[in-house]
Amino acid sequence: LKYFIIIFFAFTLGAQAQSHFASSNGQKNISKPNVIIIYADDLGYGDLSSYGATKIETPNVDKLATEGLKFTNAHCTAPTCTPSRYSLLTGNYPFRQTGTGILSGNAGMIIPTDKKTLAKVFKESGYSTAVVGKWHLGLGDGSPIKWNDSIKPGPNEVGFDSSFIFPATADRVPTVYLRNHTIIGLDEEDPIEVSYKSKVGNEPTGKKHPELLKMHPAPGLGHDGTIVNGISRIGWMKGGTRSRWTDEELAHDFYAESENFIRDNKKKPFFLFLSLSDIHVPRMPNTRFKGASDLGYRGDAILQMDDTVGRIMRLLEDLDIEENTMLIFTSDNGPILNDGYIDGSITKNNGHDASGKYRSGKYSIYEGGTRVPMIIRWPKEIEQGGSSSALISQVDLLATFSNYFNQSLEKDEALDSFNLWDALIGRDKKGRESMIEDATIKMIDASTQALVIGNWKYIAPEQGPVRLSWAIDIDGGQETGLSAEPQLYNLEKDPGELNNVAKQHPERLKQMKNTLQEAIKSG
Ligand code: NG6
Ligand code: CA
Repeated sequence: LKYFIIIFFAFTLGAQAQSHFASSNGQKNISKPNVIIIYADDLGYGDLSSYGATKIETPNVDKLATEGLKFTNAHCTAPTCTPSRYSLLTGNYPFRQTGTGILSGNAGMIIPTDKKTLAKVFKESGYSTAVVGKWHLGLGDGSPIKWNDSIKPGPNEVGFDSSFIFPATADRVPTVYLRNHTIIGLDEEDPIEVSYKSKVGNEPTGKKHPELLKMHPAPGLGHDGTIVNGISRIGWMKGGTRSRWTDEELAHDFYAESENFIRDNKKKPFFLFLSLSDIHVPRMPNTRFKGASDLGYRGDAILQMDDTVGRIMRLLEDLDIEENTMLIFTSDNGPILNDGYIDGSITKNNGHDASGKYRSGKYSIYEGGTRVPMIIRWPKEIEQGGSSSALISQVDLLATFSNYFNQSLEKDEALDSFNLWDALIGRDKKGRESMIEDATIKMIDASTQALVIGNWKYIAPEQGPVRLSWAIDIDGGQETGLSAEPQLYNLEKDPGELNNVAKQHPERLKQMKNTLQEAIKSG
């Protein structure tokens, strides 16, 4: 048995290395579908009715699922935003580069400008490319950002022809939009300053002036800095009063920008990365959606997210481009209830299970952290209404598309990305042989990785709290999955990762541990 396992592992890694460099897809005149990635924020595996939710209905995403292919074993690479997005755009696991943890709103950009990115893959194949929405990958070269000047490098330097973004998260300053290199609505009489160290300017903060708030921060989490639109943020800012966006308008603004881009480019192939702010905190949806669900503002934000998906779908239909548009819907990490504000997400949760049958959610190395909904609709090539349990990671999109377009990758590019074309269009129901999940929880200075091979999941031991006490969930805290003991789960028999069978399978445990260590070192 021992030798069998060794051979099996050697084969596994060999097969993957091969598929990374495999080139031709055999087609000369490949069709160039439009590609839209709608990236929801913090949306859990159990948050959609098409994925089993019973306390909320998401008719538009459900329609997408019945018209496309629904994945049940798709993953982001990390249970938080910045590292997942880093992987999506670079084809690398987060541990390949330091500084890929959750970024503040004034951090430098972490995507290298001289390496292939997902956006460049499309651009080099003649696509018009755009990003609209939350960025959270840093801006500038790492020196202090001059907010009132042209801000570079940013999305436009890593493959996006046009960008309309906010820098980090909706709960972080500065609460402004950038179109390409410039903040919209700059006023030289009212220059912008931002700090994450100490207060700048004289504006009230949530800490000192709770009476000015329309939504209160959860105690002790740091969301009590400068108040913008009645909501205090992480960090402090001054100036730019005319530039500040309104939370209730975010979803609308992102849709409107996306619509313009799609209309302008409907005659040529385009790639749109629509990076929603829903359902990240602060959950302050458009007033139309306030109270629309039975689950408080978190549920209302889910409905708003679903509405955006529906509007994009109707636009494609109206423009008669839906047939050859590949619409990819997924999320950047698993769910959480309290992530910084008292927004009713806990008191109104009403028994809703945001991560479905998977354990924990955002921040966690358990499946709830990185197993996310993923649906791909491409009427021209993908059969309607299918479901696939193929193991896929978002890190694979880069190599998949570069391979599809017959582009080559340098040896140091997209190290962890594999060509999964057949899995993405439903022809292969197996997908990857193995996959790494990478959880770095900056706030508690802990980091661990998990290796999935087929149905087996190994979690490397790491000291740290079992629960994130501040992220009080319905079960009394978000479980991190950290343990001083190695963990091994059989995901087929035990999808909820409740039964650690490490002691029953010492040989497998050892092999998986070594394989994970080798993989991490090889970067
Ligand atoms: C955390 C914030 C949380 C959220 C998260 C980013 C604290 C205690 N919590 O640091 O509120 O903003 O960062 O979420 O600061 S993510 O989905 O963009 O990764
Ligand atoms: Ca997120």
